[in-house]
Amino acid sequence: MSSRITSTLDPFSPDFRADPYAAYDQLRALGPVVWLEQHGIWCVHHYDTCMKVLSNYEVYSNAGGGGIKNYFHEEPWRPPSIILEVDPPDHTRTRTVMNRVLGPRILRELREGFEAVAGTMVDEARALGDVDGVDALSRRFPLKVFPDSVGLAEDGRDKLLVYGAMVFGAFGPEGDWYRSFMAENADVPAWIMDRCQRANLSPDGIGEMIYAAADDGQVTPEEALMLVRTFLSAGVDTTVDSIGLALKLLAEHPEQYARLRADPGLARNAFDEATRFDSSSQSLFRTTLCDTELAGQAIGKHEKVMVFIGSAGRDGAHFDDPDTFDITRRIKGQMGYGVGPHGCVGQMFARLEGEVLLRAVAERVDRLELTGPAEFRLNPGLRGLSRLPMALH
Ligand code: OVM
Repeated sequence: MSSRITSTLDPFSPDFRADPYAAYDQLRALGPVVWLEQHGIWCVHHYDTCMKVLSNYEVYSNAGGGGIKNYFHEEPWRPPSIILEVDPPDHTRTRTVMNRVLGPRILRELREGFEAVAGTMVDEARALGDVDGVDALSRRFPLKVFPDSVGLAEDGRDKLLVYGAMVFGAFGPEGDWYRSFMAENADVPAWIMDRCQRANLSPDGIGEMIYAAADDGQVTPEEALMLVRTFLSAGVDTTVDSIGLALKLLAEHPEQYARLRADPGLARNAFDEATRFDSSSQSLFRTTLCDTELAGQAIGKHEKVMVFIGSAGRDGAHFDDPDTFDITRRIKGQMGYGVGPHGCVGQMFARLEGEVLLRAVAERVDRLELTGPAEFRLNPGLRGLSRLPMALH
């Protein structure tokens, strides 16, 4: 243990969050497994070690919690997720239900409606000319099409982002921001659970489909409620932030936007490249179930490992020219959605949202111009924008 590589970097600090990619370069140069002494956790940040950890659920468990908090020693803030925070074989049953409901048949049915919404929103934004890209597009679009698809009622949808901030904030250490945010919004978790009730979902949404799976005995009704909660926990902020970062990248790289404008069929790959280059999800956590060894480093039982998938996407040992944003890149082995048994179950849904929105922009807007500095959200959790001042020409 005396030979372990340590770092004083704090992934939750404002400095790190302002430029995680410089920090990842430092971490990758230090070695494959680094001890983050500020938090008493391990981290991995190369493509191959991230892959090893995320693939080996028998050693690197999700039952210790999806965030930095160690459920083997500490109480979770809410009843744990029955898909994220559980290992196979229990995980396999809930995952199967979610997989089916988020599968290609449903997505094919949703596409046309998404295209209509995206077209209208981009037309409206273009008519304004100068907009906040977050307000006008990257927050507005997912916040409409995703809850509609789940079958959620219209009112109070702004609470979805509050809940998302709680969920992803809880993945980090409990700081002042988190404690006061939780106190200010103490009513929101109960509101969310109420909206997840079967009676409060429309009969044609994917929320109801989860309850239909309970009618078939694939899960219990209580589990169905928890799986609908997963939609509202993991499905909103993630896409809002990823689409916002993608728009920012396209505005910052006019030559890339020109290629997309010339061939809107590149929209899906452009969104995937944005996710590799700058994903809303920068890190995941696992907790060891036993003593183990990783890339020559001994790791004890019940220790936390932070997996920097955002760094894996910039690992030159896996991606050529990793710091170049190239919407025509052939992306082999996307890790921005995680990988392995817990790889994002909604990733095809997210890709559909991203593709449809970017395509709607590319079909309608000649040129994107940044009219002021993009602002990142300060609160921990996901990486995302609070503001993206831009002109649509
Ligand atoms: C859940 C959940 C919440 C946040 C993230 C996530 C990355 C899942 O409630 O199941 O997956």
